[in-house]
Amino acid sequence: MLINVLKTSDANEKQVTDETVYNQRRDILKSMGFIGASALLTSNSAQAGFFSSDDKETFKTRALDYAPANQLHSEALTPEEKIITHNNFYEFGTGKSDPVENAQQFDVNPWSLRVEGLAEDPFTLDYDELFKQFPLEERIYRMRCVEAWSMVVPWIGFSLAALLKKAKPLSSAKYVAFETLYDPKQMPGQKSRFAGGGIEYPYVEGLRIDEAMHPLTLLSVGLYGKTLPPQNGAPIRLVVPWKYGFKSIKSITRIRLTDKRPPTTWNILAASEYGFYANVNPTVDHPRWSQASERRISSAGLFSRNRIDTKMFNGYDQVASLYQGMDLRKHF
Ligand SMILES: Nc1nc2c(c(=O)[nH]1)N[C@H]1C(S)=C(S)[C@@H](COP(=O)(O)O)O[C@H]1N2
Ligand SMILES: [Mo]
Repeated sequence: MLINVLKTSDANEKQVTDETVYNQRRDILKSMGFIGASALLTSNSAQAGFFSSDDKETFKTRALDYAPANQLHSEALTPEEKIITHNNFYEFGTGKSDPVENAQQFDVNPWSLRVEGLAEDPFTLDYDELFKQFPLEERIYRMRCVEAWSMVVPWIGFSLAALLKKAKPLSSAKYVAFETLYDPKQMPGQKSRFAGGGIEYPYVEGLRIDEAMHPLTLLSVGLYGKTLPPQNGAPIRLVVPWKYGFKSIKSITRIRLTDKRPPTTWNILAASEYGFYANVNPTVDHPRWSQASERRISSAGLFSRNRIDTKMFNGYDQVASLYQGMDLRKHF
């Protein structure tokens, strides 16, 4: 894993600062009555109590066993409370706070993830197997949304390559197609085109097989030490850190090896704005905005103007060889 390494002391200090701000914020919320007494008794109190001004049931996450990231990241982590409250998950509404507000009753157990298509040994994982089949590790990745905001997230999961190898892909498999759960009863955005931002559900994504097999490509089942909250794509979602966030499809039920390039949701919606590759690229602007810089969501405060330059491949230069000889302006 090629992650920039800083002096241990620097990185620790940044993480401590994040924690401190996070805790101070919690204290304020507590004093304002946003965090209820019962919520404070659970280990997931920040998340469980944050939005429950009424007695609405909230989703419970649980601690995971995993190998902690063994290299410290050079950038401060985005505080957990921001990662789990500022989301894109159109199945639960198109506003940034809609997913956390509308997804708390999302039922992810039982779950079934099917791996199929051009493979010798297709298989299905049930909910418990998502956390047991492959050793879990922590990976700290930058995430850059096409809307020009970004975060630094401590994910927990395993390589997509490990999962695909278990299925023994045939040599005819050139692409991997992914599909999100389709369940309009649970996902209000799937009930109508209007509620779901014009998307035709289920949400679908795809990668070339070499992208899917790249060691950076992660299937995530958790963040900040715990299982994923629903708004972040519980129980299992893709994370492709060198591509715009929309490639990182959430709440996956099906992974299919195929010989044809699969349709992808945002490309279907607006092919001139969202390509199949969607590699982070500061030199190729979105037709309606620049991609040269991004707003880093950090502990610096809700209204901070924390703008930084966007890097090619989101700074993950080790993937450049995947695209050798390709015109990345054409294949954007
Ligand atoms: N099924 C599904 N997956 C999805 C989306 C979505 O709307 N539906 N939004 C995408 C977008 S645009 C981004 S930026 C990331 C956001 O992930 P996060 O909410 O965990 O930060 O999820 C991606 N995966
Ligand atoms: Mo996004």
